[in-house]
Amino acid sequence: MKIRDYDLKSLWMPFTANRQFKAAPRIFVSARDMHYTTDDGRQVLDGTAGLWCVNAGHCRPRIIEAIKRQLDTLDYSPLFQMGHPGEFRAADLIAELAPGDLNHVFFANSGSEAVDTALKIALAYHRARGEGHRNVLIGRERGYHGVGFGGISVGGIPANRKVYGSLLPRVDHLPHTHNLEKNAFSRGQPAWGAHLADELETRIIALHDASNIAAVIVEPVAGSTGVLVPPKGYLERLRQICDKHGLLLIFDEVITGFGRTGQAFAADTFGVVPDMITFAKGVTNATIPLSGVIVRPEIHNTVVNNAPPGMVELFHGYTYSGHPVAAAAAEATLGLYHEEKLFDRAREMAAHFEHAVHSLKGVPHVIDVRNFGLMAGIELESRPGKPGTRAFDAFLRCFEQGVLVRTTGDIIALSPPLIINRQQIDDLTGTLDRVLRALD
Ligand code: PXG
Repeated sequence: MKIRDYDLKSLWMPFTANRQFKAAPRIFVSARDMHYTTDDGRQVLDGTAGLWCVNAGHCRPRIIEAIKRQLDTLDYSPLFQMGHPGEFRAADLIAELAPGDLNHVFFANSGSEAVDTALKIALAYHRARGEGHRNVLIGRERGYHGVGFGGISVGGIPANRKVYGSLLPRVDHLPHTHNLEKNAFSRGQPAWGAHLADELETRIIALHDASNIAAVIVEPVAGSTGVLVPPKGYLERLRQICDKHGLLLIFDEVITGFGRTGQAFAADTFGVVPDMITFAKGVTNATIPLSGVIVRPEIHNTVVNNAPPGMVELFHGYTYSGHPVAAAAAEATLGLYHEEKLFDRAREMAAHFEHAVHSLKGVPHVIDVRNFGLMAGIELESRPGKPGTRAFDAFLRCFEQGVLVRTTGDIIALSPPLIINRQQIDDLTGTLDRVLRALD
């Protein structure tokens, strides 16, 4: 057993069973490409790209060197009434990658902040148009949009909401699209469920009236609640209904952005262009926090041109919006994605990944496998009266056997770095196969 020269007690860990963890900690000390190294010197294959974010693999020299260079040159400069070249260049690169006419970028730091920013921009936009009464925000059950009050309000994860009081007023939720009876073991987009988008019109708009609704926010593929792939035609219908009634459509692409689905954004892959995209995670390969919102010119121009000349147009921003080091990390990361054609690689590898994860059909406890791009959810039957424990035990055993997976409830999520090769995909699913067969 490893002797540690530090104490675990001061740190209150996020989204962690603190007491359980501290009784048997799992500590990473370094990482390279597809692997972490633990403090007892073991290699662990990263099946989750950290937390869905290290898309190009770990410690990539091009990114690390850009960060070091930036730190030697300009450590920090404010973005309020000031600028530095890197943040303009990074915004430009992101705008170029964005689908449709989305071309203005507002920077924040975390996905949660990006979401709150997008919701505020939606409200500011409608107000600038003289429709300030449009202030109802629509999310979806099982949606994850971070942990700010805006994000948990439109989010649909009961545990993330239940102890935090009244949240934002005037929020409603679409139904989620998860249905094992209809869609278990679908490969790619499930056939059943597009009609669930109609609830936006028949239930939500009918109740609140379209004239009061500002925006609808969804993850194109819901990540955190276990890789819920949109049914065929679902996102298209949401787009149509939003257009018909003047609602903004926001895609939260914090997970799906930067190649996870085989193109820059899931909006490209699904061929549905939203009005705003939130991004984070993969934009810097997770080396330095950076997030943001990409908006259509109409939204940017309406807000900006509505303010008197010489006045601040949007009263919003963060000390670290467009941090020089984060901007440098983003530039280098996007350069690396381009140079190594990693989005194409993800698309090419997706077929093998699909084949490998679906080989788990028939393995004990597995009641569903679903996949899209380089993300997959493997749902296990819960132990009676002990939800979540079976998947968590699988996670622990995989970790002992040198593979990192992620669990949410009794769902195992896989989202490897886009540099993963066929053998490593087979190692991932092979380990899971062994672990599940040995599990009660
Ligand atoms: N939106 C989406 C779609 C996300 O997945 C956030 C917003 C919030 O991002 P920040 O940077 O504020 O954490 C996320 C974050 C998991 C897991 O294992 C997922 C996230 C974060 C941590 C764990 O499912 N997603």
